[in-house]
Amino acid sequence: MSEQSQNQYHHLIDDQCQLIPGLTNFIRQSGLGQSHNSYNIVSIIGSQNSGKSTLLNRVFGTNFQMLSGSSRTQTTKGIWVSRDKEQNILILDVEGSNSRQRGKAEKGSEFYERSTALFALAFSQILIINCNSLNLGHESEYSIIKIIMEMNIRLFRSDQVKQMLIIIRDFNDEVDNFKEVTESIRNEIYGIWGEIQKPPEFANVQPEQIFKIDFFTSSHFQYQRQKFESDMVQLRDRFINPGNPFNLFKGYNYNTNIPIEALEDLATTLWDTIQKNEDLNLPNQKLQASQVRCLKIKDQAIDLINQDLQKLKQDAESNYLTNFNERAQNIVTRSLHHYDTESQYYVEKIKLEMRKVLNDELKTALYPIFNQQITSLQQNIKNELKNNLDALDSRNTSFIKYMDDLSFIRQQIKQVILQGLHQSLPFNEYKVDWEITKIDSQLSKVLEEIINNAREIQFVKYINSQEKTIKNSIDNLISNCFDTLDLEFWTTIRSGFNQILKENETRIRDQISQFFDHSRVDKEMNNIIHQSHQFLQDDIQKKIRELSYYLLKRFKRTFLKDEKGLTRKWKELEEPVIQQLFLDSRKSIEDILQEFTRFKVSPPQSHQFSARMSNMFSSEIVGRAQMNDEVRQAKQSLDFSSEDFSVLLDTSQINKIKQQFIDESEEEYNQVLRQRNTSFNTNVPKWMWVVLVFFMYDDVLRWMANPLLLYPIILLGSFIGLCVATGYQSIPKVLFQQIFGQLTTLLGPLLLKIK
Ligand SMILES: Nc1nc2c(ncn2[C@@H]2O[C@H](COP(=O)(O)OP(=O)(O)OP(=O)(O)O)[C@@H](O)[C@H]2O)c(=O)[nH]1
Ligand SMILES: [Mg+2]
Repeated sequence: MSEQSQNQYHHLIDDQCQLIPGLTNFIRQSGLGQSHNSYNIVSIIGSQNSGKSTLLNRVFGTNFQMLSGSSRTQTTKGIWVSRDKEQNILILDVEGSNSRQRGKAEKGSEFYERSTALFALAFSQILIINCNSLNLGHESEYSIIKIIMEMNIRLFRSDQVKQMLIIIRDFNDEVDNFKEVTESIRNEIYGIWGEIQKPPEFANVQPEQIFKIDFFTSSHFQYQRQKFESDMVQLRDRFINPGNPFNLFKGYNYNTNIPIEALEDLATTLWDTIQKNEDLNLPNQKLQASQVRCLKIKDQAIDLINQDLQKLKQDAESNYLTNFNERAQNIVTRSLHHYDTESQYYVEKIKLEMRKVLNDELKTALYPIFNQQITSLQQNIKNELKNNLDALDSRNTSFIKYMDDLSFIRQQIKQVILQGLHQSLPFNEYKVDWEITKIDSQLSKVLEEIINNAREIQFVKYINSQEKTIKNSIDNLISNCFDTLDLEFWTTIRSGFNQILKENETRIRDQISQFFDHSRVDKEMNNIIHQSHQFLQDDIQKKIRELSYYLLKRFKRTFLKDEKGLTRKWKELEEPVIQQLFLDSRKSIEDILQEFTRFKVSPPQSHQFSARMSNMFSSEIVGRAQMNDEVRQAKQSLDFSSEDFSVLLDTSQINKIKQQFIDESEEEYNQVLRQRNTSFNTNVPKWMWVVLVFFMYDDVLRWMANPLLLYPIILLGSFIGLCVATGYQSIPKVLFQQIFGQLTTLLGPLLLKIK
């Protein structure tokens, strides 16, 4: 067969029962690639050397190898495929039966004949059975028909009626009657149909329901050559001319054809099935071939976009892609478009099933890239949030403004999330599989966490600054109370403290209620109130450590000053009066001291505490004078009997402070007495000193004459002079005060007695 051109033929099945790949290639090269499902297949079977190849070449313009010369050897081996010179007809030339080369005894000869005949029947639309008029009635001529009939039952249960064209060669119409001959063949065939074993559902089926049998006779090849040639032209016309009343393809439903691209797959599955000697079900085989083809088209559709997919992956790995959806859409659309175009002639069901598989595969291939895109989106959101928050922090705005800006940022980022999801979702139908809702809530969660964190930080800052304000007010209040230190001490503290709480609570509550819910506001307000109490308690505790100082200060104010706040003139007061003043002042201070046994501001109970306190003391704020006894009693019972109030100073501490105060106050008292008595010495009139100097001056002169007196006087004078010159004039002053002070103490009582 070496002389046969590669392009004109394809050796489909070799003589070793092997199917040779390349049918698709042959179909393309022979120009049938685009014929989809509008094509026909014609096969020929018959005895060896019966002129099969010669007939095909004459009718279809093919160039199958024919026997030349007088050597009666087999020329066609296996199955060869060619195409009609003009029409979309594939022609199969099948190795002749009763092969002398294979020999009767050869194992597998019958199997091979049956297989190729069966394949030709299954694969083609019209099966030509080639007979010689001389051999008609020979058993061997009908054996192949019998095989075909038997196998056909298994093959074409639900396919079209199978068309067979019986060609009687070397027919001499002068000798034989066409009608009689064809009738006898038909009877022969029906006889065979009656003989073969059939499944029950075929029991009453007539052969013409399954086979459409046509006849054609050709004149003698050698003796009526011209007539033979014109017979061949007539036969061709029956194949190619749709207007010919005997057109063999008339009424053929081309939809039952599988697209020509799938023919090789069909041939492969058919041949496999025949080789395995399994039941053939042609419609199923066709479906299977469609399936195989659609699968291949689907793979092509994936390959087509693979490069773009890789590029998208690379890009998504390095950046967030604002056009991810469009690019993904493009990839999917392109792939599906390719699939749709290529698969349009295949069985609808299979086509759609495979389209779904393709769609799923595309979705699956895009998913990891989508995930990458979402990771980038999340990173973007975090970055954007960070930048926004940093900018907000650097603006150093008020709490309210900060919170407003923060919710603005939150809204903005929410938009970014929405937009990001939109940009990352190529098709709405991916929404569920790609868990968009879940991703949305995850991203929102990230956003909320960051925003909440910023809110909390700002809130803590705000609360801290507010607590500082409260603390300053409390510090001032306590300082003032300790400076004045009277029996109204606790009342003043309570009302002052309550006032501070009330003012601050209203303001803070107003501000934070805009951004936090009720329970949170209440909780924070409770904390603030609690904290304020702590400040109050701490302040008082701190001041208590210097209580002696404040008590003495307070004592001095009552004892040393009169009601108008002027320093008392002791010389004008009698000693018993001074003593009484001293005792009264001391008593009042001791009373005040008793107030410090307990801390007398109720601790906060709940968030209503402040309100309760403000109610309780509202009358106080209006005016203490108006407070009636009932309220006072209630207040006192609350203040003094409550177990909640912590001990400020215990008895021993009180006693210690009291003792210290007594000592210090007595010192003050003595000082006052001394001052009063010192006024006795200073009462000497100035002129008395002049008189004294007058009578003394001669004595002074005398002392100065005496060196023992002069030198000490000079030394003393120089010392005083030096001190004055160096600015330490206070040194001699203090020195003299000390000396004279001691003398007065010693001589004072003596002088009093004398007086
Ligand atoms: N008597 C007769 N001989 C023919 C006819 N057609 C062809 N031949 C001759 O028969 C011989 C075999 O022809 P082929 O066409 O090769 O026959 P074949 O059936 O293809 O042979 P194999 O492929 O070997 O089975 C050749 O010598 C042809 O010239 C015909 O109609 N009648
Ligand atoms: Mg041949």
